[in-house]
Amino acid sequence: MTENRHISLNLTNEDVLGMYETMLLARKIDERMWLLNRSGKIPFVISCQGQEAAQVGAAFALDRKEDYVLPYYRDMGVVLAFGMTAKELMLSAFAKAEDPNSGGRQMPGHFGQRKNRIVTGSSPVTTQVPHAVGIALAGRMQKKDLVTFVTFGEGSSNQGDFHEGANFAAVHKLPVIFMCENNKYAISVPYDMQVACEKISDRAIGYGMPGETVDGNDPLEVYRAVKAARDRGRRGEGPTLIEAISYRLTPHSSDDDDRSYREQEEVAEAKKNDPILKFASYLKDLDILTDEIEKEIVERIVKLVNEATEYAEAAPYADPEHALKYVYAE
Ligand SMILES: Cc1ncc(C[n+]2csc(CCOP(=O)(O)OP(=O)(O)O)c2C)c(N)n1
Ligand SMILES: [Mg+2]
Repeated sequence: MTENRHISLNLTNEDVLGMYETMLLARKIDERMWLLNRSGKIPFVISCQGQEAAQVGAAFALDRKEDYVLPYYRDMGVVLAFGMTAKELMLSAFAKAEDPNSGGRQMPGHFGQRKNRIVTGSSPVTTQVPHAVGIALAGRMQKKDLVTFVTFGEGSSNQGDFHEGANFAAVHKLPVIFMCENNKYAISVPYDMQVACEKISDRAIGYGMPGETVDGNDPLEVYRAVKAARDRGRRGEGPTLIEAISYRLTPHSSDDDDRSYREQEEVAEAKKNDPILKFASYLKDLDILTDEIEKEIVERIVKLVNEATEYAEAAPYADPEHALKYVYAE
């Protein structure tokens, strides 16, 4: 018999169904984006596939009205949970003027939306880490009760920005949650050619903060760890490093061919642990995700994704003159 693990985390059946629906929405938007890319309608896709449990589990553990998130390019699950809509994500994929992230100026995946406290990132990986630390410091100076949540890949955890941000946050006991989404590859480079330590979370001790590795295919495990990190941050005890282990189910991006550097049997094997299928079976075993509810969820999502696609495809591009704005002072 499946044990009900979400009750002890104070999560209701509604909460876990909400988590599942957000994970599935992210997956379905992502899948649609690949179809649009392959049919020549959108230029680029960088996927969340395989990482939805880590992203949504973490976001649900945050205060989605107060906290700031500094996501990296795969975090569709995080930004959906923080209030960005399917339509807005599609506007970004089609690079249309109404895209809230950048008005179609940036590549997709550079999420930023002021009203939802989603802080935009740059294309050089890991620059979001010192920004998250700075926002946590600003929050402390303004006596706000907020926590900042920043994510990055395991490859990105080798960048100097990670070291500087983690060190500063720990010295000043700032409420920052560092979450490494370890999907086992940095483009074509597998984990053991990126780092010599066993776990990314082992690095935490060097900064004087707790570090924990969790199963990133299990949203409840990620939820538990992020919730504890948030409580710790709010108590003034400082930052936490969480490593969520998953697997990148797609090539690095729509411009990558992963057959040149990994066995497709490995990908097939990882698909058996697909976080969406696993969470669905947990919810089904407990009779929370009934056939009827599942049908409703799928119908809602298909409708949202279709509407978002149609709207974004028909939406206007920015005027050419717009490209000259925001480069120099007006
Ligand atoms: C500073 C910098 N170096 C290199 C790149 C090119 N680049 C983009 S994504 C990426 C791989 C990052 O891997 P990881 O951090 O594991 O994230 P993942 O894509 O696997 O989620 C690289 C090298 C970059 N954007 N910025
Ligand atoms: Mg990676």
